[in-house]
Formats: sequence, structure tokens, C-alpha cells
Amino acid sequence: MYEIAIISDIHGNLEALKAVLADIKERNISKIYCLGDIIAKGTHQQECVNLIRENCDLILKGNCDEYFTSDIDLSTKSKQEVDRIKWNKSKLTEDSAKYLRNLPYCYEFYMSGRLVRLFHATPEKINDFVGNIDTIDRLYKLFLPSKNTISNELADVVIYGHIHTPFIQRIYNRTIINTGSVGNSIDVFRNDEKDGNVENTTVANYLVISGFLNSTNINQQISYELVSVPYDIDKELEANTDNIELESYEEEIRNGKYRNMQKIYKSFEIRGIDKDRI
Ligand SMILES: [Mn+2]
Repeated sequence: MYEIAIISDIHGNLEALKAVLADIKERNISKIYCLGDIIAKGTHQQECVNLIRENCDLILKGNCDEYFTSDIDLSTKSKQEVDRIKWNKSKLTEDSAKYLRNLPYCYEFYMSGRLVRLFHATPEKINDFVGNIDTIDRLYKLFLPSKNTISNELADVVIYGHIHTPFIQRIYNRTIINTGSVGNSIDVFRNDEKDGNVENTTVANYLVISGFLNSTNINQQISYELVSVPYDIDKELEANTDNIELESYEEEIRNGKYRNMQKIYKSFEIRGIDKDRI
């Protein structure tokens, strides 16, 4: 049996990343894969890139890794967005920006006979949003190959990040897993009347997958474990006094409330999902 830790969406949160790496080490897991979005939001973006490069065996690109390391036409952006772009860009060395820009989109491997496919958001788009509550059609499309995938096969297991909410779901005898986020855990579908303890939401999350690596024999055991690790949120916020979006950063990491719910609600409307029923 072989274990791989899969982490995603660190978003410059150094305290959360340190807690997760310590937990992985304590479990004696030697292989770590990262599904992207190392940067943006928290202040310690360069430190997180360094730690990820030192510790991970594979790093994929996330939408923030792409956006904040590309040449953006600032004349088309609002003043607030220009400030945000400038602050985030100032947090990285040119070497790190170049490194992130050139990261791969997708990775695939066999484990216990299953084709496991990894990407940041969806096979088609680096910033599309497929939630734990979504249409069955959109969830199924996660298994399909695209121009970005390594092979042209239908995946048996897909593992992704981006939505910051961990879940495991089986549909059509295939498995969808979201690792959750290391540094920016949120419940996208918050409902104050139905939700459990917020501290259950704001911990650092990652995944451990166990099985027979590179084996195409389906008659072997495989398991998926969602891991939640508490970390020092106060210490993280104390180090973020220079953060130009400190208020929304605090709302996210302390209360698990995403800063841009209007965007999510809009995407619900398009899919015909009634937000009031969640
Ligand atoms: Mn993302």
C-alpha cells in the first residue's frame, strides 16, 4: 500500500501550510501533490511557494497562480482590482512568478486499477466552479477528458481543489473528490440555520489517498481520507497587518464566509439551482 497526500489552495496562509505539512510528516507520508493556488489572499505567498517547492513531488497550476503571474491590462480594471493585482504581484519574486506561470494543468496515475486524474478546477477550465451541490450533468463532466488532460480516457477518480470545500461523492460508479483548501477553507453554501460549528469549516483540509500505485489491477483495495487540521488563525492574522484585503481575509479564515458570494449566487442562477433551498 502506498499513501499520497494531496493538498490544494494554500493562498499564502503560512500557518495553515505549516500545520498541514507537520501532520503529513507525522503520518510518515513521503509523497505530496499540490493542486495549485499557492498564492493570492494571504501575505506569505513567497514563503508558501518556497515550502511547496521544497516539499511537493508534483505541483499543478491554479487560476490564481495563472492570473497574478500574467501580464494584465490594468487599464481595463477597477481601481480596487488594480490595487489588488499590484499587492499580490509584489509578494512574489520574478523567479517564482515564472515558475508558477509554467506549471502543468493536469496529472494522471493509476492506483489499484483506477485511473486517477488531478486538476485544479475542471478538465476544461482553470477557473470554472463545480460545487459539492451542483447539477449531475456538470458533476459527470469532471470525468471527461479534454485538450488539457494527459490521456483521452474517462477517469475513474477525479481529484480537484478550487472550491475550498472538501467532499467525496460517488456517481455512475466513479468517484469525485475535492481536497478542500489548506489556507482558505470556506463553506460556499452557508446557511446559518442549518450549518454546524464554524470551527469545523475553517480548519486546514487535505486528502490522503491510499492504494497500489501504478497498478492496473482493479482487485486491490483503495481508500480516500479527508483530513482536517486545526492551525493558529490568530497568529496568521497577526502577520497580515499589511494585507490590503484584511477584512475579507479575516472573514474567510475566521468565519468561513467567502468574500464574493454574489459571484457564486450568479452561477447558481445560470444552473437553475435555487440558492434559498441550500
Ligand atoms: Mn482556485
